[in-house]
Amino acid sequence: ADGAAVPALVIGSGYGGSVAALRLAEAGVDVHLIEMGKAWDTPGSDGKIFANTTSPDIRSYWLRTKTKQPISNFLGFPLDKNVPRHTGILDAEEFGGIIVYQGRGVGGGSLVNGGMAVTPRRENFGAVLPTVDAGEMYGTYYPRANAGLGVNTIDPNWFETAECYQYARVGRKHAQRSGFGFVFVPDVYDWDYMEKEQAGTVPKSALAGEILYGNNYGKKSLQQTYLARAKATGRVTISPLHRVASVTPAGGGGYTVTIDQIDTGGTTTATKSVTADKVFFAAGSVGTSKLLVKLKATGALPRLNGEVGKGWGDNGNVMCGRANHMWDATGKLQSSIPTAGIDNWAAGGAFAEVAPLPTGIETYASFYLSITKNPHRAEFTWNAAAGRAELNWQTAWKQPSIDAAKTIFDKINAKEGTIYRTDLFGTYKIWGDHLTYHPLGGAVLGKATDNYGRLAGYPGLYVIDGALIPGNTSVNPFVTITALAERNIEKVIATDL
Ligand code: FAE
Repeated sequence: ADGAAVPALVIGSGYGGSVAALRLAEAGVDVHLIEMGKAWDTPGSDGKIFANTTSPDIRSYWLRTKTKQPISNFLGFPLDKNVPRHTGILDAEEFGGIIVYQGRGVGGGSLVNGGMAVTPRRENFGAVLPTVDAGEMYGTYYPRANAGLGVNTIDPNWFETAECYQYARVGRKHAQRSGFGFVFVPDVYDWDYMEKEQAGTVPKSALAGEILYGNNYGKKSLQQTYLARAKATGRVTISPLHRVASVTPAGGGGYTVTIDQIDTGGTTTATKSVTADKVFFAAGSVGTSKLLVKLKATGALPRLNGEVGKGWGDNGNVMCGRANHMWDATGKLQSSIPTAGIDNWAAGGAFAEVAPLPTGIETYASFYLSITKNPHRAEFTWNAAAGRAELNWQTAWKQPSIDAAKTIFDKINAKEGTIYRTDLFGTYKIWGDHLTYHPLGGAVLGKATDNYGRLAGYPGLYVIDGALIPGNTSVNPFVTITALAERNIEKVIATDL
């Protein structure tokens, strides 16, 4: 409520925000969690909370009048269509050189993502978080994060026979015939539930093409894990459709947080002011970075250091499809939850998810999202004239990612006698180099903050999300974001409260 005073305020309810809320509440601290997206707890007119990938609707996109599907075309036809402007679940946020996809709502990215829950190989960790003790992470915080998130692995025997993973078995065959390492990837999707979907005994989610716009069943998003436990403490208040606009030191100590309440059309309906002793920035890499560069430049937090906004990377994301022969059908039923990857990180700097194309028809396509070792880092800056934060990423900076992905797929194509698809991202365009699902950095650990996320210059202000990670995790990022948040909040609770 306007004028309230709270001990701890958390901005954003993704992985970092959910970990902070739970652990602070367990330590006896009352927490106010502010989330700009919807609560996603009420069914729409079709009786379901979330829309399907095959038919995006008003629920699907964050304040756009036309969908912006990551795969924009199929067989030459553009797929996007008009939708009413609404505070939908997936934000396709456009900067000059890149579209950054993000989840919006209570649960953040966990609402929209594929649930792939990957712990980086320990030998790669030094490059992921160079200032963090790997022994502590692998001994304590990665296991704690995996347990808290409900990470589980597919039954390999079921995988061999499930119709919905024919596409992944084809992906494995092609990888292995070219000598690449093939790995199963853990997930937060409940594999027992998916087996029942395949058997036809429960309502379908992964097997109905649900992903990107939410999963109605089967996926353990943060709503089912960290946030459920946080709510059960009785100490966490969540305000959806509230967007933090400003944080500035309060006269009597602590911080004044200005919050805009918005309606489902995105219009501000009220502006509230709350005082908090401690404020945790967990608005995601982009959300936190945008807020911090604005607050520094506009004089709300002038003592933030010069590292704020810097060190942003795209986790080297690049997409591509391959056209298979007619005898290598990938199946018309495809689980929307990926469960396999090709690991060529050591040799070529790429880890490629064998991703689904859950269109409901046979496409004869193999589709991949590669995570690559891309050296480029971008910076957020505040454009005072335009009144917005900008990101200087260049589309051409994806070239090292394309080169890394080619170390896998050129070889597979040569071996199989196949070619790249050119119809998925436009006409005659092979590489999906216009986007990322994995924004990281912008308030890097040990640079914009100390080694536990305390913002330089302002005691009581913390960053606790993907903004801390310097641009790449070598695998899908949310397990690392969660584990780092567990590590940092433990230290903050022990020493700062
Ligand atoms: P995030 O989850 O983005 O949460 C930030 C929250 O803050 C959001 O709910 C925002 O709405 C909210 N917010 C932002 N600004 C404000 C403000 N001013 N006031 C109030 N609230 C605000 O941050 N990762 C994996 O590891 N495995 C996958 O399989 C995977 N698949 C993905 C698929 C898609 C389509 C996408 C988009 C992402 C995927 N990711 C995946 C990435 C993963 O979801 C992402 O790294 C994490 O969600 C980032 O967590 P954070 O806590 O940093």
